[in-house]
Amino acid sequence: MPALLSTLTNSVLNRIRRSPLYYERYNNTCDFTTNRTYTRYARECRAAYEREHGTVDLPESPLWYNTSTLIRGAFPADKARAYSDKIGTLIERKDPCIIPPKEDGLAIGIREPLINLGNDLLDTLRAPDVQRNLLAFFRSHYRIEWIVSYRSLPSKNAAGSWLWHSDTFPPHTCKLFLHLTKTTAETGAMEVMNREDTMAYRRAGYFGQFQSERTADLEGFARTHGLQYRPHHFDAEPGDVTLFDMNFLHRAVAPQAGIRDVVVFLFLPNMVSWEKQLELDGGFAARSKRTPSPLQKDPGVTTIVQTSGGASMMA
Ligand SMILES: O=C(O)CCC(=O)C(=O)O
Ligand SMILES: [Fe+2]
Repeated sequence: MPALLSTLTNSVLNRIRRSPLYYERYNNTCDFTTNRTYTRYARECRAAYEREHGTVDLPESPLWYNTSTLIRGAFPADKARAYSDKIGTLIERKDPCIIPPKEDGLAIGIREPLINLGNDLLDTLRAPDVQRNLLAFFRSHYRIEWIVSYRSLPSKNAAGSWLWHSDTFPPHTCKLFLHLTKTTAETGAMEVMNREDTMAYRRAGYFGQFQSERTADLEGFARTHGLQYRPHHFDAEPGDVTLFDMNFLHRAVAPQAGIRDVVVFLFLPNMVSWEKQLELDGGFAARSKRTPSPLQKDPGVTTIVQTSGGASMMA
């Protein structure tokens, strides 16, 4: 396609993706092919699950309509605390699995959490409440696409995920945070906007998709545009879980004091259970090496990408 025509086509497509009919339907501004492919794949996974197990007899998932839900005590609190201590030890001894903070000083990463912390982190997904919530969301099997872990640090800076944003992931995907430390507004709980406010910000022109268009001062934007500013966070204990749809507006918050440790799982719909998928992928260790981003164009392909480290920890 000639350059001018291609520029024009792109600008029309970008405008469509940022129109209310589009983002209210998909809750993102991804391209249409990605949204259609993921929607179709999620439908196929549901149909396959129903053939095996009958219709899922669960209430609608809160994540279909809103940003996040808290599940208490998904993982034993003492084990969660022990993992946080282990992260501290790994940092102290400058273990090779540690990804040092960038200049902004916002977070320290831990490579391959299943290997460097422990495989029993997967027990989180065996907690009945977690299983129920994930099944209510997907209404099909689901798989772990990747797992990352990081420690948020006190810092005056804000960058990347510490600015208000939408991950702009395909539909029918969600994240799970396993909290290893007590998390409050003071110790760096993530802030989220509900559906109504996310859509209101988008209508007023705030998408927080690209780094260049993200702000820390969404309150200022709200004031200018006559919108409500009412971020929400959950107070969580070690072992609690937050499930969330990362396409709604949210931001990480640096602790005022102390630290916040999390293990983050990203889920996609799947044709077989996450455990079966791990087996097919050659064991937990291999699976934990999947790179966090970008998400593949075709979710039906589950080939492992063997990369580790360096990749961005979150979106
Ligand atoms: O660390 C946090 O609280 C939020 C990180 C984030 O933006 C994400 O996981 O999508
Ligand atoms: Fe995010």
